[in-house]
Amino acid sequence: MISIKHAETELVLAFIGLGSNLENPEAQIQSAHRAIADLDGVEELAFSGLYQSVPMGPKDQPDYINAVMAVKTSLPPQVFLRCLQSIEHQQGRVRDGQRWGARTLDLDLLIYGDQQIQTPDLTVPHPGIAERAFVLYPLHELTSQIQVPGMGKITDLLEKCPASGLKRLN
Ligand code: A4P
Ligand code: MG
Repeated sequence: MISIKHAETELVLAFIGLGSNLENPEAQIQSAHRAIADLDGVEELAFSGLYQSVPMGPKDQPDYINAVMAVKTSLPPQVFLRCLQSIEHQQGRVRDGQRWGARTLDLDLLIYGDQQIQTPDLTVPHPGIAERAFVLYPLHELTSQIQVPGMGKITDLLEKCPASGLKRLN
C-alpha cells in the first residue's frame, strides 16, 4: 500500500514595520496593509494603531506615519523580504541612495519567529528595533509579552526608549 505523506507547512509568527512620509502616508500604510494581507502564504493576525513620528535621520523631511502588523506565514524570510520590496516598489518607492530619506513606503521585516538571521541583504530581528519608539510602541500594542530574539523582552526595551516625538492617532 502506498501512503502519501502530506508535508506539514510550518507557520511562523512574524512582525512587519510599516512607515511612510510622502504622498498621503496614511493611505500608503492602509494600502500596504491590504497588499501584505493579500500575499499568498501570509495570514494577518493583527494590525496596530497608526502612529505619527518625527523623522529619524535627516530632519528636512515630513513626519512619518508608522504601524506594525503581526502575521503568520509559510514564506521563508528571504522570499517574504522580496514580497515586501515588491509592494514598496508598486507603491512608488524610489531608492535615491539617501539613507533614511523620505519615502512613500518602507516595509521592514522586524521579527521572524525566533530566528536570528545575518545575511548581506537581510538582518533579523531588524537591528534598529531597540532604539526606535515608532517600532517598539506599536509592537508592544500587539504583543506585550514578546521576547525579541537576541535583544530581550519588549517591556524592557520599551522602558529604555522614551516615546518623545511619537503620537498615536485615533
Ligand atoms: N535589509 C536588511 N535587513 C532588513 C529587514 N529586516 N527588513 C536590507 C527590510 N530590509 C532589510 O533598505 C536597505 C536594505 O536593507 C534593503 O535592500 C534590504 O535588503 P532600504 O529600505 O532600501 O533602505 P533604507 O530604508 O533607507 O535604509 P534602512 O537602513 O533600512 O532604513 P530603515 O531602518 O528602514 O529606516 N523615521 C521615522 N520616524 N519613521 C520611520 O519609519 N524610517 C526610516 C528608514 C528612517 N527614518 C524614519 C523611518
Ligand atoms: Mg527599510
